Amino acid sequence: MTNPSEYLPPKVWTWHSENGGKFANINRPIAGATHDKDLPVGRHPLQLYSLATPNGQKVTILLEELLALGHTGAEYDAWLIRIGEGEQFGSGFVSVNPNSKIPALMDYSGPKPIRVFESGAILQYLAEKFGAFLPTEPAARAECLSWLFWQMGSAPYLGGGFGHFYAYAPTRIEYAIDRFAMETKRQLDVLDKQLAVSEYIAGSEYSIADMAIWPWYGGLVKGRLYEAAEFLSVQDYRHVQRWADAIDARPAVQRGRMVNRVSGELSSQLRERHDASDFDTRTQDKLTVASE
Ligand SMILES: N[C@@H](CCC(=O)N[C@@H](CS)C(=O)NCC(=O)O)C(=O)O
Repeated sequence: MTNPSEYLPPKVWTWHSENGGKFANINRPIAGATHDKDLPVGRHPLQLYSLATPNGQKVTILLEELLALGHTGAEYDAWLIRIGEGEQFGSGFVSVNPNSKIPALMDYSGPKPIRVFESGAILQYLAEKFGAFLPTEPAARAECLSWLFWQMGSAPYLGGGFGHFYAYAPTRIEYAIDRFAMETKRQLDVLDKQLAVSEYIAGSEYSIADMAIWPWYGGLVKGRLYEAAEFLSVQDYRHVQRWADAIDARPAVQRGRMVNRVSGELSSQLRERHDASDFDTRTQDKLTVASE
């Protein structure tokens, strides 16, 4: 017997562009550019095209940490890509990231421009370029990259799974929320057990693994994602809380969180970044936005 309210998939799926949900206007089943639009290029060798979502923050945090360490070659222009308005489908952006998702990076410092997309690849690329935040000793490096790739594989269950069905879907589906809440809590427990025996995610040194994981799982336990802190009992993950507080307190992390931010208090937003002094002198009317 089939349940009359149950969805019965047709033989062939077809695209209904108005299927509801928070991101219905930007979701498409096809790749590629929808319109011609060149990307702006600033004066620094590194050009970042992004938005301050957890995936975007990973890269701006690393760049700010590199600059704080004295790597002046990490100076960058950060341009805003408004994904809610479809700017990730402009031809210029698609030529940097054929997957049409922020963050995307161009490095003009060498004889030939290099494009890098996928936040994990960008973190690894920059860490290798500057020789920082990624250990070189084989065992420590393997541990760091294992956690980096753990994040890349795990966060879609938190964001695309739990966050989507708990906070964004047009209807609340118990099965979906239950399934992804379970997986999210399992992931938090993985981190909690690791951080019970390790100061940082991949050992005693702060690394790109922390920078990748903190915007998602640190944000979750600090109540910044999906208004789900109580639902997921995030206070129970004591070691994740300790680690999240330590990373929250880093000045470079606080700067990195502000770059390409378009929500929250105005004082927390630096919509574009072109110079370190922008953090001190930011005003709304100085900004030129990528789509203008
Ligand atoms: N695996 C990718 C995921 C990037 C991603 O999902 N970016 C989202 C914002 S957090 C995006 O650009 N979405 C636009 C879209 O889906 O059209 C990465 O880590 O770089």
